[in-house]
Amino acid sequence: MRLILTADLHLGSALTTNFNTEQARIRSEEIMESFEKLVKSCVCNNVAGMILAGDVFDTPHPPAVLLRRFLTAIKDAPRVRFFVLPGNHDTGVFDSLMPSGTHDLSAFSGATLPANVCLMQGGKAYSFGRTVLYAAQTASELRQMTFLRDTVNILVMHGTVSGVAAASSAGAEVGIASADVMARTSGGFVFTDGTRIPFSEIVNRGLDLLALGHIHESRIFKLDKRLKAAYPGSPECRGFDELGPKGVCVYDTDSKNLSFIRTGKRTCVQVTVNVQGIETMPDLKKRILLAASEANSRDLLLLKLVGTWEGDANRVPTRTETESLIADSFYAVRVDVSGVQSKESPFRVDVSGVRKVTTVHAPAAGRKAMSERNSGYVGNNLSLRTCFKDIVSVADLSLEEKRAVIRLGLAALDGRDELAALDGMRDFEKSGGEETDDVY
Ligand SMILES: [Mn+2]
Repeated sequence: MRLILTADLHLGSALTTNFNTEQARIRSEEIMESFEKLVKSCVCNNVAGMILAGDVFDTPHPPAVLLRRFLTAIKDAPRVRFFVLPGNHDTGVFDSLMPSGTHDLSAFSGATLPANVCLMQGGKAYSFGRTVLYAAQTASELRQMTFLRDTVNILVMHGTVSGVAAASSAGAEVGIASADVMARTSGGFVFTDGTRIPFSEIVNRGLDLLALGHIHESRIFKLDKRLKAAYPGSPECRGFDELGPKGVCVYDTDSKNLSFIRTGKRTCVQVTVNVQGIETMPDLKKRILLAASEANSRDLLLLKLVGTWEGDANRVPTRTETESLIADSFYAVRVDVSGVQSKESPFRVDVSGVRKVTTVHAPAAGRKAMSERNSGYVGNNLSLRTCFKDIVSVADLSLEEKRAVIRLGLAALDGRDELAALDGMRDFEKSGGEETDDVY
């Protein structure tokens, strides 16, 4: 059977740190809709259950309308089982729906916990066919657990991992495909109550899967021959601090296959643009749009401008100016201009003698563009992605065509089918039974 892993929806959060009021309202609605759509596709795709590993709601007392929509979506999928572990944000939300709840149920129009919801408690185990789901909320609960060898054992926890951050960030850059394999002796898990347990006490105990919540970025890693771990992350991007692909994980308890599927409607794309050689705002806009080809009008753009502004020193682009310059091209924009210096700056560093040598075989036009770009500054990232963008940037195409070519090309470099990625739900249907173990 197949299970969906999700966490950290934070339904009901204000989102106003990153968005204006209107953007926040739309994004809130989209996050709620995204969950409803996910539940519907569980029904359509015959998914047996969904694990929600904490922080479904942002506060212990979420708006009644959101709680009602959440419960309605679940009630309308009676054949799907929902395993819900409270996180540090939503402790108590579901307790109030239990018959013995201490909260006033009238606020939720007499809502009760639907029969297909299993509210998980730390230290307890729940069997589901040949699979057993365990919940741990403290290190001592986990230490006291024993796992049967011949069942599929899934442990649901909410907290952070230590010792995997450095390895994971590389994986995050290219999506989930290059997720890391952990050295089993390093690192550990930190529960949100502060108690911690080293991985050495988690591995080789017969566990098959850690279904984790609390970290908003998607991560998949392997802890021993049998044990995989997954942070599905927030299924939808909630701001400029949430970069990378957004979605949910699918776990097949028969094949033990664990995969990530994109469901997020919007992605936050981070781009650094060097302003060297640019003197006007229209030219700046062109360079930004080319560099940000991966992002489309639905996405969030986190832009950092660097380098020396060669135009009028009194007209060095400001943050607000740059943000409004490209505001129409993306859902939301945040620009950092602190890395831009004007030509007259007394702190200007002369790097004319520095030239990065490249042996990349690119067409002449691309090489020329690269050499122009690299001649003036240090530390340029000469990745295949950069070279590709450079070559396309000098091609005889319109700006829109260039952006489309770059988007498709970069998706191909990532091994993604961009056309399919446009609709995460289609990926979802394709994900069944496909063996992707070799990517870990
Ligand atoms: Mn949390």
